[in-house]
Amino acid sequence: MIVRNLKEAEKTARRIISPDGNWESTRLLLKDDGMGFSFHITTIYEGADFQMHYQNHLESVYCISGEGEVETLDDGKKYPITPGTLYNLDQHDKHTLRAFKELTLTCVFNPPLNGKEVHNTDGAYELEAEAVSQ
Ligand code: 9YT
Repeated sequence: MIVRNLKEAEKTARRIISPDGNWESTRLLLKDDGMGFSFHITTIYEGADFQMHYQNHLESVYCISGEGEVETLDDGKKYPITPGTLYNLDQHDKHTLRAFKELTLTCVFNPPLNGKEVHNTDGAYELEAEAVSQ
């Protein structure tokens, strides 16, 4: 059994602060845990407006709190994000995420992240990123 606590994990290398200033994420489950997915609690800072394109991963995102929207860039569709919304990037969708009020999100990635991933210039995570040691 693996049991972890968010407040404790935030004090470790599991907490990643994005160099672009848009978000931070505490990665409670990672590849090394052997679950087949990674599980993160992510904060998107108020006012953030940025593009992502997870070419190497599928991602599910559940909104715990805050207010924002996600726009799929191939068709220009905008989907509001409020507490209870789940969006799923099942097509590796290129998208823009906007936080009108700070968003607290749960994010699940398949394949799981190694730990240290931040977005590359395409807005993707590389598959061979460094693992965290805790
Ligand atoms: C929703 C989203 O993709 N935010 C960027 C951070 C990412 N979810 C992560 O690494 O936890």
